[in-house]
Amino acid sequence: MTEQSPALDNLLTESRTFPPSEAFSAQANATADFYAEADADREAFWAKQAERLHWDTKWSQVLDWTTAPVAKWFVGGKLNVAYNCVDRHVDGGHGDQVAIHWVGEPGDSRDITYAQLKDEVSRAANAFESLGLTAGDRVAIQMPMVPEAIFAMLACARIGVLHSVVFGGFSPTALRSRVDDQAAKIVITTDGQYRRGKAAPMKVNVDEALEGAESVEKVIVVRRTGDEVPITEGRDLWWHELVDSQSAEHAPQAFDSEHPLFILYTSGTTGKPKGILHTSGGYLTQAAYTHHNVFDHKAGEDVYWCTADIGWITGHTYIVYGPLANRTTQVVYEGTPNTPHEGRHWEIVQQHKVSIYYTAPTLIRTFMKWGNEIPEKYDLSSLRVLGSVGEPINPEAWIWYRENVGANSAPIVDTWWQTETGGIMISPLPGVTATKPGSAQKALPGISAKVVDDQGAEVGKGGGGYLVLDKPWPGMLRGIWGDEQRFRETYWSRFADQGYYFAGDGAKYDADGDIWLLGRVDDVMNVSGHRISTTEVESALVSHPTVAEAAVVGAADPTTGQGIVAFVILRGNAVDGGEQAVQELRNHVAKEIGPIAKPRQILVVQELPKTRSGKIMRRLLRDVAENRQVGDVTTLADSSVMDLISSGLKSGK
Ligand code: 6R9
Repeated sequence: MTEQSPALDNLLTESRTFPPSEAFSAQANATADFYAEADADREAFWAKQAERLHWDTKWSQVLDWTTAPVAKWFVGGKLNVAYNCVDRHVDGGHGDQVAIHWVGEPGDSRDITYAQLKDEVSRAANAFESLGLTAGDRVAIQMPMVPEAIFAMLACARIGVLHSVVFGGFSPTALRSRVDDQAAKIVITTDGQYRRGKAAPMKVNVDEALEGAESVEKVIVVRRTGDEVPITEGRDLWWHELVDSQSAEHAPQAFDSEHPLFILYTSGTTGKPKGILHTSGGYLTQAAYTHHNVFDHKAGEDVYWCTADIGWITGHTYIVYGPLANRTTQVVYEGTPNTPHEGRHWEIVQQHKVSIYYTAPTLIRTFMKWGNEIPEKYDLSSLRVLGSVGEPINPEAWIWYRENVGANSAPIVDTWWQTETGGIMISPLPGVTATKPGSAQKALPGISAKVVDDQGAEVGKGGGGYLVLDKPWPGMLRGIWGDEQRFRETYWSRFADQGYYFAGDGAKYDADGDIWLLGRVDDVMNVSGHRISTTEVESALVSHPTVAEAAVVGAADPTTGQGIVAFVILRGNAVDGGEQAVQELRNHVAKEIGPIAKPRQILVVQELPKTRSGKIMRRLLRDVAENRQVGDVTTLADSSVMDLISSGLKSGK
């Protein structure tokens, strides 16, 4: 990665910047001097951030890194995470403030105040204790986006039990491997879930997953769809029967700052999923600090909406822990963005006067595909901060987001982070940073990131390489559940000499020293010795007016090492996708980036294979591009997509 690629430089021809308005800056939570303050004394800076929480016992040391790479933050401190997210706000006189405006997919809704949240979480905590759960036990949760999922997570946190949320769309096999890996005692689920206007079963999948699962003592079932489900006597309990009769009084106990909070599995590119372990004090500090500053959140004024699912880290940190620690009023939406119509999100924004909206580039590109006229029909004037997470956002989608959702004024925060980092690491600060479409720009105050070459030496301005995190941070993972060796190998062996955390992402500094994320390093192609990012070619393709979405892979090529193969979805009203259109797209990429980036092949498809978190599964596309039998499709949101792509290609469509 040390060599300079002319192709990569072209990504940086996006040179527009959007400084914050004076009015926004004047009221912003973050100020420019945060950077200098954190640089002057990082630990003092983080200690100050930790003061936003309620500690039953104050820490004696901010950071103990002598046990690296397993950090200890706020050593000796004790707190209760659920108390901080719930009771504290009721005690502070805000019991009547709405914590959650819950919107069900079929149109039902529920507003839950902080006082009600406290009662619900306390009842659930009492119920869990009545089943014999004690601190350190594990509970697996596979549920759709219903309020009880959040109650369950917080109730676990309240009694020191680790939750492990498994995305609702995961297969029984995937659930089982996660339940077994952590030896979960209890599994919580629902009878069914609403998906695209229909009730789909959930409990039966859980039953299938748990057949013969030895660790599982009880299954708690929340009634959501009302569909009849089989009940295993002695094992299964209805949430409403178990929880509703409990007392709403529950005294929260203080746990050590390093007490484990949750395990969240992420799919590695190979091998079994990794159970990423997070702990309490440092994680909550970073969650609250970043949510406050990156989204400029004002308690009691803003209405916040993060569109993630609680099955992912974004749902953990930016629906549950960060926002609730900051006394947020937020929207939680159960369903898909086009049920029952493609304006559903904007209708919700209008109805609840959402002021902060946080979503993923893949959804933004989907909105683009659906057309500008959809958001135009709604009053989106309440929106004042927009966020993006999950993958690099291409400048076209960024600009579209700004113009069509943010009325050309709301700052966009492109937030880079990972399941492993626990919270946002690299992002503009609204009101401080002049934003650049496509760049996450700078490590947040208190966070340190570098772009380094193969040898671990930092590259200069304009240089590209690997993203590393060179200093410990409060929300960092404390390990992979049950596999310390894998933890060390995966993240700490690549730059062991320097002691850097290797994020697995390629990145580059522009001439101003701002960071541009270039996708996973395994997605960086090497064509005739030139390194070209899949992201860069995708960005070029979607900048063409006929293209709605694009995925690019490097396919083995006998002459050039790798050749670029692109899969594109055309816009609804665009040309038919014939030979001429394809040729034009190849030329367009050549024009945007340079002849070296011209795709060897462009295949027009109807759908792209995506994981349930919306990430394109390039591995599968590489199989198609290299004429191999398509590999494991079990983690796809819709496993029929690959059949559609393969048959479309065979029939020449
Ligand atoms: C929060 C989350 C982590 C990977 C990460 C990177 C990609 C996330 C990004 C981004 C560019 C951004 N990623 N945010 N790439 N710009 N703003 O998504 O966690 O599911 O663990 O994924 O996602 O490649 O390494 P996770």
